[in-house]
Amino acid sequence: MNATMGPSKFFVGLDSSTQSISAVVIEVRGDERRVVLQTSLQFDEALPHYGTQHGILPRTDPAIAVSSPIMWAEALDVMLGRLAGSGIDVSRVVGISGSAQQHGSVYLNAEARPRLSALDPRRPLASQVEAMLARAVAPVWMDSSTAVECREITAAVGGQTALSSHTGSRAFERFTAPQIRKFFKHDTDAYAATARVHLVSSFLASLLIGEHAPVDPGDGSGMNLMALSSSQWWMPAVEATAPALASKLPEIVPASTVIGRLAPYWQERHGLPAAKVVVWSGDNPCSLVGVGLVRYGSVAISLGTSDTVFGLMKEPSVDAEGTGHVFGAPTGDYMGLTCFSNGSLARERVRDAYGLSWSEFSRALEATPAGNDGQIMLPWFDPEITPTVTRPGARRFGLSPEDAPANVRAVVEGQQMAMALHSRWMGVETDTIHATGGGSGNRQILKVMADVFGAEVQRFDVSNSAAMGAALRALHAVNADDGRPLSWDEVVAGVVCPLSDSIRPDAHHHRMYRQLMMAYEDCEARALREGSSDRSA
Ligand code: XUL
Repeated sequence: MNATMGPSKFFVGLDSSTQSISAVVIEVRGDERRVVLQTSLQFDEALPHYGTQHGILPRTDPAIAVSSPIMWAEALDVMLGRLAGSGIDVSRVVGISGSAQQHGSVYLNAEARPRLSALDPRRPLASQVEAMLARAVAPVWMDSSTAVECREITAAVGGQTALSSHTGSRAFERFTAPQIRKFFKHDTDAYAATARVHLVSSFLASLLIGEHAPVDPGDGSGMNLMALSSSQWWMPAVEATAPALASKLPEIVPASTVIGRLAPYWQERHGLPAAKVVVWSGDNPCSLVGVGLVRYGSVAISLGTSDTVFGLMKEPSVDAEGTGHVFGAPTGDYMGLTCFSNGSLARERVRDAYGLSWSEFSRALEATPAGNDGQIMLPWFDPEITPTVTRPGARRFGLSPEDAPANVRAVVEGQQMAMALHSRWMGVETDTIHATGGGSGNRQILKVMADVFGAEVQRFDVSNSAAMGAALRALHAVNADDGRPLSWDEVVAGVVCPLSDSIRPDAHHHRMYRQLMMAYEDCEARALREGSSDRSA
């Protein structure tokens, strides 16, 4: 080791997503950085006693999607135990931050504050969380049951333009304000017993520091409650949502804020040091940094449970059509984002319907022609966010449900064309796409992406960009806190590395997709007008 470099330091990034929790650890020694640990656990498999399916508690109504905050706490406990037992020298962990699925809310009672500060290291975390909850379950981003509350909030603040121009988004069913309002209306007593409404991110951060944690502007802007211009709560929306909400919301702090240190619970239970904890953020803001988008001009596409298209924005130019969002970015700028709920689960639905493995799914893509001979699928297996579809069911146009390979190509092409169409509002003319998320491991899917967008697609050696981004955010914030600030370029340099196998678009295919996208747009408009569906999938 070079003596002038000093000992290495570790920065931990956690990601509590819809279906799993992951950790990425970056080792920093002088100017050198390397990823020394990447690990994940799936909620359904590792914690089967909660009975979740794809991370969601069993449901009969497709509009309702809730999960268990106790399960997330147990997963955090297991993951930090795994980190402590991983063989890395955890005494060198100096910073830890996290990423979480956006919009979901956790309702804590007045007991939570004293209980958070007195977590007992002899007892599992999960057993101590139950008594903190004013609501047993947490609504998550897949919930689409709050159309009424969206309308009520919109009307109360003076209309859609007022809401979106102040908060960055029109009212969306999954956003936290309509979810809070629904809880207040349907369970008024439990709402009254709620002392703090946390996001998933600030709930988990609270468990780490042993006190109520703040939120950052990236996750705060996914609530329909935060004024983008000031990164403070926008009172007209707060007042339109539920009584006394202002006193129940967390504080909002800049994304590179050290909010505390790992609480004694973690030190005593897992032998971790009193590392600095940096405010958590949403998975999309974290991914922005985790794929190196710290400058304007490129976009990222994350193929996860949700598929998202996002990019850094100079100015918060809010989507006039209302399909997208402007969030705060970890760099202090803004980011545009469009979210599609029919992501990996729709791909899985098609794979399972035809009894295929993932390699057979890829072979079906390889064996079918770009453009699928004009056969089109609108992949709305579950309620869709973009465009708003409340009656789920895939719609097929000229496509036989019997033809397995054509359906495989149709779901992938449908998803990519929808992303290209509905991200136009962001106005980013890009020739490079940073691809991330589980689905980005499939080159055949990325080939369709490159051809539809007419852009080169790059992948990264760490495919969990949300956990990676959280680790990098920890590095950025802890360095600043220690009086040695780094620029964002310096933070990502040498550690967010595009793989050499980028995928280039085929100009001929791209021209064809530009035509096909017009047909896709027509099919979409027709299906939205009719509202009915071919439920054959
Ligand atoms: C973004 C969104 C999803 C979740 C998934 O607006 O709803 O991407 O963050 O984790």
